[in-house]
Amino acid sequence: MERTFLMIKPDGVQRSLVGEVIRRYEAKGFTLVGLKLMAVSRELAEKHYDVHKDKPFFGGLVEFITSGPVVAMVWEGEGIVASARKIIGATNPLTAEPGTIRGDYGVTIGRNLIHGSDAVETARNEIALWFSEDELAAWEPTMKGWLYE
Ligand code: DAT
Ligand code: MG
Repeated sequence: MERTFLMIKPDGVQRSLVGEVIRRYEAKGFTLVGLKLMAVSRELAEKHYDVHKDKPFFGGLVEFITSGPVVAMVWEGEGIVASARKIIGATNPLTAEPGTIRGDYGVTIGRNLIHGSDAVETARNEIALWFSEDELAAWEPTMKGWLYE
């Protein structure tokens, strides 16, 4: 089953949106398989955002992600990588559609509340970067027959 990595950024934690974010993915029908509130080291932040290391916003992004605790999560479900990104909305909260997390709760690109893996391969790498195998729990939701044909 497909998995993705989601991370509620320090602004989402500070704004008490942890429950609201988790609620949306639970209600959708996705399965939570890993969850932890944690401080992010500079090393982890730089590795996570390595693809952006030459961008002008890289320094500020690393500062922001290491500025307070984040909630790191792994979720599972059919087509979850693309679907989770749709639920998150566009990178800039001002252009993100209402009904998305960023569209409903964000105002600026540098405080856009949540990260989601952008492809299945990226998800695999990000899950391995943020979680050890023993921190993940594979389980079969009893309602699965009501979610999948
Ligand atoms: P996304 O988080 O939607 O995948 P991204 O991978 O392009 O977006 O960028 C990672 C994060 O970097 C993004 O969530 C917020 C920040 N960021 C991106 N573009 C930015 C910009 N032009 N100015 C400031 N921060 C930016
Ligand atoms: Mg990205």
